[in-house]
Amino acid sequence: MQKTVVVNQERLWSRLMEMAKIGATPLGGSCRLALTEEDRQGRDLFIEWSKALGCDIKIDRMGNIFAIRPGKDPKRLPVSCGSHLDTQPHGGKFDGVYGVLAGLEVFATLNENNIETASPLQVCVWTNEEGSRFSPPMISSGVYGGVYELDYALGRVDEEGITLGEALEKISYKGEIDCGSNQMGAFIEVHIEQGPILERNSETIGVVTGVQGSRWYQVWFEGRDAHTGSTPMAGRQDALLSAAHAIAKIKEIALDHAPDAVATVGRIEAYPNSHNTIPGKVFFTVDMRNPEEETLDQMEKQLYQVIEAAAKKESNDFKIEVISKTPPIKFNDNCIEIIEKATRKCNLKHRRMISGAGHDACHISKVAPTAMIFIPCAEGISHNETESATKEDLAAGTQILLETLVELADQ
Ligand code: HGY
Ligand code: MN
Ligand code: MN
Ligand code: MN
Repeated sequence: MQKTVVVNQERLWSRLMEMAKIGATPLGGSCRLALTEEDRQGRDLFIEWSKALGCDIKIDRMGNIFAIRPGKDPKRLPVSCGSHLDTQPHGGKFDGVYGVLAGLEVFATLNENNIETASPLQVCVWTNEEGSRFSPPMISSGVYGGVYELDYALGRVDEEGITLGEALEKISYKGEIDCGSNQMGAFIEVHIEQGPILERNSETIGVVTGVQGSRWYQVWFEGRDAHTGSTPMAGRQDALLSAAHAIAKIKEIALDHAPDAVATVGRIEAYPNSHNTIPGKVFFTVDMRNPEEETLDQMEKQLYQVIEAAAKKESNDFKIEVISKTPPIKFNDNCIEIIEKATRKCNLKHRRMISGAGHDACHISKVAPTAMIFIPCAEGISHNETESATKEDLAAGTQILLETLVELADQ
């Protein structure tokens, strides 16, 4: 591509704000849980915009959407970008959505400059990246990347006992294409950093070289329901007390492996959840992450010791279920170098970094050359309604995406 074409910052911003109206929340965020009515509306809007840009649409058995911009040589594998449209319950306007709509902005800019690439280009929308409604996260890019079996994924259930497959049917997004059969030449995901590094260092672009490993567990303590008034403290089997012992220690596991380790208990439920019954059963989730697999193994060992000790202390039983183990990911050197070259060409302050958050790019990297581009977000805050990014940074990341996709598509 000779002449420099520039993405349209206002058009990108207005699409982001249009999409944010779907599932808008009181503090300015978005709630479009995977495969809900709001997710369907977001998907429909994406397809409407894609078709208006001249794309063909494909949908696979996990509801992953592929908007394909034809290239000169239809035999070449499409060079791809994209991310996810589903959000956290109190999500922001940019997590995931930005990567999807930046792809459409690249297409709109290439269209208006009559630029046709050798390879086709495509924007991918991956189903249920957040893992908030159906665990594990990134499950559909995981099926596409051969990490999870289709039947396992379709069988995952939400809190109401609805399966992912049923939810897909309900919003009419269960496609016919076998996951992974439509191969791609490369995958570049642009995303807000969701952490403080770029903003703290006044840098515009993160050239993302990999993603730290992450592990998700579900833990149950089983004691015995009893009356809060007439049951002496000695001899109780209070499941919530075991959880209290454990949760403080789970944070200490991360501190043992500072500064890179993180550990979070995000969900906790006590049963029967009544003011005057000692909880006989407690369920909670554990999310542990670290750039090193060996450290994650060590953290896991400590977690099992903490859970067992907390159960024993209150004479309770316990159960631990491993929901997902995503190893640390290293992205493709050629993609990384092309992103870095584009960043230099656009004269943007940048750094190489790994991602703290998980992304669909983790699983796609198993079947296609993959890398990511980060831009800063305010105070590094994400998975929060107040998540925000500037028009200038959003456009800068999209410009790097355009340069990278075109170079990969013309290689
Ligand atoms: O968990 C994650 O890092 C991602 O937001 N699903
Ligand atoms: Mn995301
Ligand atoms: Mn997220
Ligand atoms: Mn993510």
